[in-house]
Amino acid sequence: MVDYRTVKSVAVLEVNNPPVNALSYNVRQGLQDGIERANKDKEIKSIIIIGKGRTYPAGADISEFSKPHKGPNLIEVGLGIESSRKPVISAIHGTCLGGGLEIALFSHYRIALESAKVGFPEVALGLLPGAHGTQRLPRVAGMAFAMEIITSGRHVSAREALQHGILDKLVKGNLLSESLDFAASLPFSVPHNRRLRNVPAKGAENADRIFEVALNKVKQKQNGFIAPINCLKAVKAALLPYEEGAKIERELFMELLTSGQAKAQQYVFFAERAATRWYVSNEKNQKKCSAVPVKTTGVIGAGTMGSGIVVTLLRAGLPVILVEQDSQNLERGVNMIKGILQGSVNLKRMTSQQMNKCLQQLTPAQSLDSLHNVDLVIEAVFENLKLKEEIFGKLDEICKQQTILCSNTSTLDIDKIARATKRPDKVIGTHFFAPAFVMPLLENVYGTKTSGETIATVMNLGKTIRKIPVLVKTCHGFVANRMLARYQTEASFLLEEGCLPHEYDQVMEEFGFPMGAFKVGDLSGLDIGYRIRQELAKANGYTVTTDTRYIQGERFSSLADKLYELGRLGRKTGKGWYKYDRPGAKEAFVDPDVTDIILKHCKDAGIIRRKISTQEIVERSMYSSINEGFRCLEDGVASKPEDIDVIWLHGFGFPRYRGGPMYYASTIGLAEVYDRICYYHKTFPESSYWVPSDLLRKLATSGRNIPMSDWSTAATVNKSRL
Ligand code: 3H9
Repeated sequence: MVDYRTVKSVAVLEVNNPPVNALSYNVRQGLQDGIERANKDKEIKSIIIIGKGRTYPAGADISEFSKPHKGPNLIEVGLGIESSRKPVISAIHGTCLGGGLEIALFSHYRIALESAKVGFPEVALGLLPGAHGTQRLPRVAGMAFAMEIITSGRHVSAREALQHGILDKLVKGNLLSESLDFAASLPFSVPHNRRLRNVPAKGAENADRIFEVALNKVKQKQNGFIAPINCLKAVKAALLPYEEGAKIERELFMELLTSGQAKAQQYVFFAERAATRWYVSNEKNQKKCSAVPVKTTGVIGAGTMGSGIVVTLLRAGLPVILVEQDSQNLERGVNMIKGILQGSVNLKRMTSQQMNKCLQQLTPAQSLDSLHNVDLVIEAVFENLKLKEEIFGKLDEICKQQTILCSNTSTLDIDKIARATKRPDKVIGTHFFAPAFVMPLLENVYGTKTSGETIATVMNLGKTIRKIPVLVKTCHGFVANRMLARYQTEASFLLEEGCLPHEYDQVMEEFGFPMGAFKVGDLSGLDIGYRIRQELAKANGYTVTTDTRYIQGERFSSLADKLYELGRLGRKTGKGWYKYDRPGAKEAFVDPDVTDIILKHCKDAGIIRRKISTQEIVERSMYSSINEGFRCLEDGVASKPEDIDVIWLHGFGFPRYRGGPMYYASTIGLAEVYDRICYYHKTFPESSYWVPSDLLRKLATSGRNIPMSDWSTAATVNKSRL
């Protein structure tokens, strides 16, 4: 774990714990032993700590947080490094993060490759840099910078770190030989001020003001998270004598470590990585499934979604042919793309040069024929099966044999779309979330005949275009919209029973969603849901009007359609569930007209309104979705609960500190969730989605606390698909 060797009079401690050299028990022990050994060896004049492979240690071993503690802790190791009589140099490359940066700050000198990055990402794990990172960073980089870095968790480039005093020297070429030269230039003893505990924090004079500004910022940007607030308090404690500050840091760290938020955020860390490991039951096949290269792409449809997808592909350096039959729509789409890219330039997220490079890669076209030679096509036209079948039929004729054909459908069955082609193995769903150039989720949807190679290619594409790809099986609505439908339906019933839109939204925003369902509805536009409902009615041979109260025996609320018919389409028309100062404005105001519409709707339908508790709002919104999530696991549409959680986190802004709906259910306890679902099923028999999922029942009544990792195997699903 830590290799000890000597090069002339220098002891080199090389951390060897792939893939990221996390500071696991053996590494901590190895570092402690190495420092002691070097200090005892008369021939040794200085010590270098370096990482083998791709990086300097990228932090504590996160998987150890939930296990009993073993060996020296990071603080003990760090204090051993600091008190070494012989100078210790941290030689940094790759990503020196968290506990890794703390070890570097305990060292007396820090030298790094120009390509290295440093940072304290603990906040994303619901923690703070708990091995004196909050005490040491302000001593080199000042209070303001320390607060910004520790609360944002951002990775800082080596150059910026050098400017802020975190690093002493940047080098090119061979890090070890540069470090050995550096070591040779040092005095034999350690100067007083190279032990950071002896140095006062910088920026003490403005500390109160800096703290207030930073606190307001985190309350706005990271509302609901407790870690950023504890991070700030800990950094402020760096103004105290070192031991006192470190004691406060410890207390604040322990408070976080034992909090539900840290556990949830650490679960998310591993869930995000697990989600990219897509599931194919037949191991032999999985090994053969390698991605084919995607060098050229096409997008069909220059609407909001299509344009957003084009931006995402262009930003990843992929050339795109954008096809839109109507010349005016094509022009509008191209202008939208230019506008989005210009917005990125204005926000300094890209340079004008990069924008121009992107635009050079865009080829607008009006005919599908122009796609004959591309590697992959994404269709993003209006959600209509017939239209999509027609397009896929034509693409099958036009495109070269190897072209992968993707649909951005958000609900339609991929198998039906694939049947319109003679290459169903190359047809797959790539469901982007609006706005496609912002939302990180990519829900990839395989059909019965989609090949492993096609799956591997779009999963790979997801990473290339910097999305979080999650693989699910086809069905109506897939995982995301299938679950969301329950959430939205319950929201509309809660309006009928007693809530007003702003009351509902407030509860769900306090739960942690960035916006409640009605604000989201106004943002996406009430016409979207209206059209989906009408299409569904057409496809299933029934009609929906504003008087409809039941569809095929299921309770239905026509309130949203009433608003649609009054031209209240949401933000874009300046009125929807809320009113706005003008069309397109963001700030939502409660609209008494909407209250009147709701009250009249209830009166006409003979519904007696009642006061609805916060608990009922949260339970009905979340438990109806969770029940559907268990059904998705049951029928194999989702292969593991982590996938469902990642979909909600990155598609719908589910609060990270609650882990995702399935993890949230596990924290409540499945027996409790199941009981409440049974209760709602009894109370609302006309909503069949409250029938408890068999899998949930099985898990909840097993009498054991079955870990999430075993939920999928408990669903006896036929998984031998590919
Ligand atoms: C800390 O340091 C606390 C201290 O302040 C105080 C303590 C008292 N531990 O992300 P990748 C695994 S908190 C365990 O795909 P990349 C990861 O699960 C820690 N495992 O690679 C994955 O495994 P698998 C502060 C870890 O190149 C594999 O390594 N540090 C850890 O895209 C590859 O990871 C952090 O929060 C870990 N610390 O990105 C840094 N890190 O292959 C967390 C990674 O089985 N790590 N793994 O799925 C990262 O941000 C990224 O991994 C990194 C590389 C940027 C380093």
